Amino acid sequence: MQVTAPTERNASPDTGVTVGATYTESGYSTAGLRNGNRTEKAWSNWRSGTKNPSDTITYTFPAARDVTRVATWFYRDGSNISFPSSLKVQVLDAAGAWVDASADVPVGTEGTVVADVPIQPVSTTGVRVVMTMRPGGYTTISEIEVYAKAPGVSSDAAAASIAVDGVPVVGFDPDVTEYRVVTSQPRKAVVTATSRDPYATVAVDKGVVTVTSEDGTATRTYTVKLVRR
Ligand SMILES: [Ca+2]
Repeated sequence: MQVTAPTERNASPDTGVTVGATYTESGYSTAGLRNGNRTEKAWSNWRSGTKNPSDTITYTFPAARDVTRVATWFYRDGSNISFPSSLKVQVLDAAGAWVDASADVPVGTEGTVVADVPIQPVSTTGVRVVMTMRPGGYTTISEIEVYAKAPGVSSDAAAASIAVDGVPVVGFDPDVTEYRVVTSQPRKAVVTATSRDPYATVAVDKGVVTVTSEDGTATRTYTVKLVRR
């Protein structure tokens, strides 16, 4: 049982996440879009001659995530207006098609330019930002953060049950930490235990059961005194 509520976190730096773009200026890279640096010039779609009217940056997750919002941190490239005129967020649906997850959102030009686009939480393995450039313009980006629901990490260090030779300890109460169990062979008896939170860690040393919470902040020790029948 998880006792804490799910929270939202930036999932883009997670292991196994990949990011690609329809075009990237030589010398820049999509890799810098998920490194936590919100102020660098990581990605650019500048090119000589005719500029791209649109470009798309795509994140792929190794497993489905409940995506809640996408924050794109743009980089101000000197005195140029290096921002798109608008963008929208799309997600990959179960059939493998890209579907709109937001309206087309205008992008400003003043101060620190960030497009923080909330979406209806959706479970998906792919998210992309589709940008429409200003006429003749280009875009530079520091970071794109893809926020997703994360399961809470619990501080529950209670046991759910303790057994001796496979027989549950009668009257076990997670809040009572000392027991006396009568058994025929105390020296050979095997004590086992399960934790209330499945993500907690259980260690058994003879008759001493130690449960450590998933977040590591709490431990609880149960003592089982084995006495000969
Ligand atoms: Ca970055």
